[in-house]
Amino acid sequence: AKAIKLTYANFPPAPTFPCVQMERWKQEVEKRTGGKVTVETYPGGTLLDAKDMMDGVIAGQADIGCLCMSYQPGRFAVTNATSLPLGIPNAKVGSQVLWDLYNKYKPGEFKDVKVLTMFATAPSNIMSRKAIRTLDNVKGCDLRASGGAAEILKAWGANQVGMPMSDTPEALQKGTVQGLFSSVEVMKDFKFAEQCKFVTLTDTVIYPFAVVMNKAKWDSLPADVQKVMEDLAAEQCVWTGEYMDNHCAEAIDWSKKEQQVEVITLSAAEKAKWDESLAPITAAWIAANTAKGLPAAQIVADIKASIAAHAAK
Ligand code: 3IO
Repeated sequence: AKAIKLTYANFPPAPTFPCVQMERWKQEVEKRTGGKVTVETYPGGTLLDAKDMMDGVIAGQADIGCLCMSYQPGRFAVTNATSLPLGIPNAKVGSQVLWDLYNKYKPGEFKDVKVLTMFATAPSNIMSRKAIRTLDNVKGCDLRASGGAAEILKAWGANQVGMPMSDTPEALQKGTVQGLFSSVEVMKDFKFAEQCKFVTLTDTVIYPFAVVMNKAKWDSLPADVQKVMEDLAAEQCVWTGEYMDNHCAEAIDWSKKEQQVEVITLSAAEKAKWDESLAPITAAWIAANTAKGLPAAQIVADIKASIAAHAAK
């Protein structure tokens, strides 16, 4: 049989979690196909950039691409509902909730690709140059986020600045932003701890990711290769969630020990204020997306049920 070579594009640098999961997927596919398939990985936006990922894969510039759906909130309305403040406790649960949701709705925005897997980050926390201890401290602070996480920052009164994670190191360096709102493993993987000496634990919303393949390329693969990839999909989702959760814990330890980062826990009374300001977000999302013809209330109910089911395991 002829060797099959696939290109796989990713937007952030090689040491970060989207690329770690990419290397793991490559290894598993090469192993499980007995060397019939070779995957050539392109981290760091060397083949496709964060915002070009979906269209680049559809156009065939890469066979496979890893994208953060938060960077195009309107395009991926259904799957981005996992970034509403509904209480996803960790990346493992979040990843499975996202995968369930995708499989139930199979949204039309994915019709031109084959979805190979999905996964989520751990819930977001604030990483900042200055200490943020109260809701008042957040007001007017220039913080970077995207998608659902950006809506959370706006509700808290931050000056929310939107950009992909891959543009954040330069923005922090230049002082365009004073910090960011995302999962905390980036403190170590991007060395943000060298500049952000404070983490405020809010454990709020996740960022959802998808790995997609060019449709014609998928259709050209032999059935046994397709089966290997389909069998790997849910497993890869859980693997990545677990990797993310473990890596966040490691990054927090490293930040405290090696970088003298202070990790701020909000008091119950303070946290109640932060949570209260998020209360209108989900109702507003349901109203806006019902108007666009989505079964928005059902989507939210499905996410809540799925969180409860996976968190109980
Ligand atoms: C992320 C994106 C690229 C590399 C590491 C990362 N950790 C968390 C995210 C989530 C995200 O896409 C973002 O923009 O915060």
